[in-house]
Amino acid sequence: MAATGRSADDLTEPLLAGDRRALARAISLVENDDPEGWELVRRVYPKTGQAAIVGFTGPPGVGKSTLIGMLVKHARERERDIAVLSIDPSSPFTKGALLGDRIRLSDHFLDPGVFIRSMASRGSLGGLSEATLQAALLMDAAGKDEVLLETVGVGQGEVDIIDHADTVVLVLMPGSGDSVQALKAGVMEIPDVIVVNKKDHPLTDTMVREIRSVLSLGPDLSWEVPILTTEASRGEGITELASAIEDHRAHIKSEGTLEERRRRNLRNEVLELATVRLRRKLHAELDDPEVDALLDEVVKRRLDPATAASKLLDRER
Ligand SMILES: Nc1nc2c(ncn2[C@@H]2O[C@H](COP(=O)(O)OP(=O)(O)OP(=O)(O)O)[C@@H](O)[C@H]2O)c(=O)[nH]1
Ligand SMILES: [Mg+2]
Repeated sequence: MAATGRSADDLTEPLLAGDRRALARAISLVENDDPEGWELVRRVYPKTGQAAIVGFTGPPGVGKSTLIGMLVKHARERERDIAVLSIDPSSPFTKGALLGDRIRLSDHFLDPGVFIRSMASRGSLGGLSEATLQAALLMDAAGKDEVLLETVGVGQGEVDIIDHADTVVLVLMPGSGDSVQALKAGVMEIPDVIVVNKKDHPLTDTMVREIRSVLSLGPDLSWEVPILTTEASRGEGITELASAIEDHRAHIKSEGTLEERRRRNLRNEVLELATVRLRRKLHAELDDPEVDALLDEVVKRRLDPATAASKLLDRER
């Protein structure tokens, strides 16, 4: 009834009560950059912060979705309410990888305790990563115990999404040498848990040794990054992975880093949003004749670029 509407007024209550359709609609709103979506997030935000956010990242095809599917099964056996958000910045919604994800996660589609969503559209305010963060907040507000984020890629634009996870799991497979190099070079941040999936592959042990040696070069952290091996397609190593994720969470909670991380991430998010808005506003002002004249002064070498920039910013006050 109430959930048939699409406004923040209609959706707030059912969303907070965990209604699936309300959650699905709410996410569509933020995905489409609909002001009702932002209003909804504004209203439910004080109720968020409860869910454990776990991010899975790694090169294409290493088995992230299969692994997540197995973890979902594991969590459901423990009656945890769970949401999965997979992010594919490259392909439009209807294409390959996402369809594949859906098939691999399809076992769970009829389970009311599991909510699965793929996002590929860019949204507009802060782009895809911003829309994703809003979607994760909505899932959290809907009472999910865990929100699992899947992002493809290493060291690209998705990094900011993964930064919002409390626990980051890097999934690799034997032969993902590039990722090991990226870790070594410091291009990629050290994750909290590393999984070498497809351990049925003969080069698994070599891969684990390589990763271990790369990690040993890094700083000594209070959390020792576990390197686990799994065979997701057969459900092997899943219990161990689930416990490693839980252990990490317990560790950062007891150490106080969970709050610290969230604080840092939320501050970055606010800054990021403000930056996007300001940039947009400045671009919109290029049509203003006064701004145009100012820029012309620079072209004519009567005003230097830095002074012009200050003048532009002064207008924002
Ligand atoms: N041999 C083997 N194959 C696996 C294993 N886990 C997953 N696969 C297969 O690897 C392929 C890719 O798995 P996905 O789970 O889609 O991988 P992904 O990392 O989510 O891929 P993208 O989302 O496209 O980046 C599928 O054909 C899986 O069936 C495993 O442990 N061993
Ligand atoms: Mg996938």
